[in-house]
Amino acid sequence: MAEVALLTAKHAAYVKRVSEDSESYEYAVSEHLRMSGVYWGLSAMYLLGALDAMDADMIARFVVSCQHECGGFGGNVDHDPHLLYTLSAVQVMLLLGRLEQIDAQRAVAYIAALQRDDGSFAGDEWGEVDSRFSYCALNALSLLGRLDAVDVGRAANFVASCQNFDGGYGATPGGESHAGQIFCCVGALTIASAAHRIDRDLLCSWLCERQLPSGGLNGRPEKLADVCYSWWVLSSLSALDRLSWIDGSALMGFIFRCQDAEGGGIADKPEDVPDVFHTFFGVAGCSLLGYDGLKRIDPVHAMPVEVMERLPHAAPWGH
Ligand code: GRG
Ligand code: ZN
Repeated sequence: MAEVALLTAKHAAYVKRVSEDSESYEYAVSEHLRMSGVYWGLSAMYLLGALDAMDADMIARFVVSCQHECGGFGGNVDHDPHLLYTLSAVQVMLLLGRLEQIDAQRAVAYIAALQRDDGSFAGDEWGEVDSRFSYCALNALSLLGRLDAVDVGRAANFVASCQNFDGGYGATPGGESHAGQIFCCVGALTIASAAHRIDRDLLCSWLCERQLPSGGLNGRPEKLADVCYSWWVLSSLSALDRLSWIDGSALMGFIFRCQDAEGGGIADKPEDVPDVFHTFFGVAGCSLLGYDGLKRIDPVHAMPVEVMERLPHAAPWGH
């Protein structure tokens, strides 16, 4: 029978279980991105009101052990530093209220050193450039109250140059519009106080066309619906104040159908196996849609509004 509600207690039990099961398949295949996995799990638990069930001491020790001399964080112990995991590490420590346990100023220096002359950011020392990394840099610096450490104007110029004729954004100038990149570019431009450079109506028309008859959202034309776009698409619409342009109850119905009613957790598609990534983004989508009993999430920083309210320097978006 199709589920008609979010199975909150089951999802909290699922996230706790898979976070502790180091023998599982999921644990093994996510080894290289453990830091982001911890962020997804912890954020899901926060939104579900179940953060206390997690082992905060153990998680904080893990994060601290992933920081390098240069200030950046790896995806796991002894893995090379990268902007993706540096953002996740900052987010995790803020979720736990333990930012003072990492060397934040060194992390700022690491991020700042990755900015290039055209304003873009390399993801790490190897130099790959992507609008995702612009978002990671600006979000982490915004959360740390240190946007002054980079050239924010140039950063916005690069992100704006990734805009396409359809109003969407790609990974680099000329790259195909994709909802994941759009989330990053909308977030980066908003943090850079440059959201006026977004073609709001054109972009939101493209975004609301992502909703399919199933109620679910895809990430670009002709693709299948997937629960994670309940975050990538919906957070962008929310940041641009156009949430009402999609049918929220039809989308929630799709998310509910992707739940594992026995073991908990949310999958990418109905009948698939759940994972922590899609569980977080499904719960976060429901939070954006105002589902009763969930904590609210800031669509730009991808952090609970409550946590943002504790940061004097980074007001939650829209507040
Ligand atoms: C703090 C939430 C948060 C994120 C940090 C890593 C990052 C910044 C953003 C990632 C944005 C992105 C590119 C998301 C897309 C992920 C995804 C589902 C990719 C799948 O792409 P395809 O081409 O799938 O395999 P489709 O759905 O197009 O068939
Ligand atoms: Zn997905």
